Amino acid sequence: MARPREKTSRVVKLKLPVVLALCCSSLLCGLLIGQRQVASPAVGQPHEYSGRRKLEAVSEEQLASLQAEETKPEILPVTDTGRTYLSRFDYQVLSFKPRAVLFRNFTPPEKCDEIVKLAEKQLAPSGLALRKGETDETTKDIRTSSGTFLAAHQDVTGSLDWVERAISEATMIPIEHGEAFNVLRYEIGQKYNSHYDYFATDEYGPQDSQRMASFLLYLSDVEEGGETMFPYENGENMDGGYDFQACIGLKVKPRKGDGLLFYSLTPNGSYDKTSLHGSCPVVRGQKWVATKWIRDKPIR
Ligand SMILES: O=C(O)CCC(=O)C(=O)O
Repeated sequence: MARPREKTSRVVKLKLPVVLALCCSSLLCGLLIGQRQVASPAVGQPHEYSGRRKLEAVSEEQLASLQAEETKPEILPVTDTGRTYLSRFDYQVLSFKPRAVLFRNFTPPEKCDEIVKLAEKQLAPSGLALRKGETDETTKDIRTSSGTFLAAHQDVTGSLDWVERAISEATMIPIEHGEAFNVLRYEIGQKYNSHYDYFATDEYGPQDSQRMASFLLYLSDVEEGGETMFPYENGENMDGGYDFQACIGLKVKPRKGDGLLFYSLTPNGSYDKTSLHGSCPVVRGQKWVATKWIRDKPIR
């Protein structure tokens, strides 16, 4: 009968350290879990604990200025030709053959309207650079839009100047390489057959400089048609059978304020044959676009 009593006291002796050990370990676990929650919130979850502490500790204004400070990007020191601000361009690479990039919302709509207002006062039938043997008569159906040339300084509203600077920043090509803007209006049925912007010397004779890139700023939406087309995009349709009026290949729908940049020369300076492009006929509405041709050398 003594055994049970002995057994009970051993159980009591054994239990006390076990209970103590259990208490300590659960305390430790609790601390560790708490620390983990503060140190590493799950991916995508807000850092609630520190956020709440911050809110308790600072006023609304202080919090706003703290947050602005946190999101303010670092501006690096610049040289004379650099910029002391960050520019932001939303762009989509449309193609590498040719190199074509679309800049969304490149220019505010009010500036587009100012440019149209200025250009429409002095429109004339669009011209063409003629190749050996060509005349105005033989080429009259190639480009049927109206247009005018405008230099930035001719626009007292400053819109063209603003666009010219933005193009220079987006392309990293100095303003001095740019020709005056060629502002074009296409009415229903008007178009520009596919062509190259570079001047091939075997067709046009020796050139002092070459058009290396073109920047098209769409000044209006077009209800239907009027796309800028690249029929040879990615080397398609280059077997010699292409009809230069056919509206095929990569097509870019004009959208007021968007900019389209494409290169006519490859990085080694040779002609990019895939840069053939034109304007599909407008089917409904009107198309306004300002073209800036960019040369491989300063021209002013
Ligand atoms: O109007 C367009 O979309 C194309 C204009 C063009 O090809 C040009 O100005 O060289």
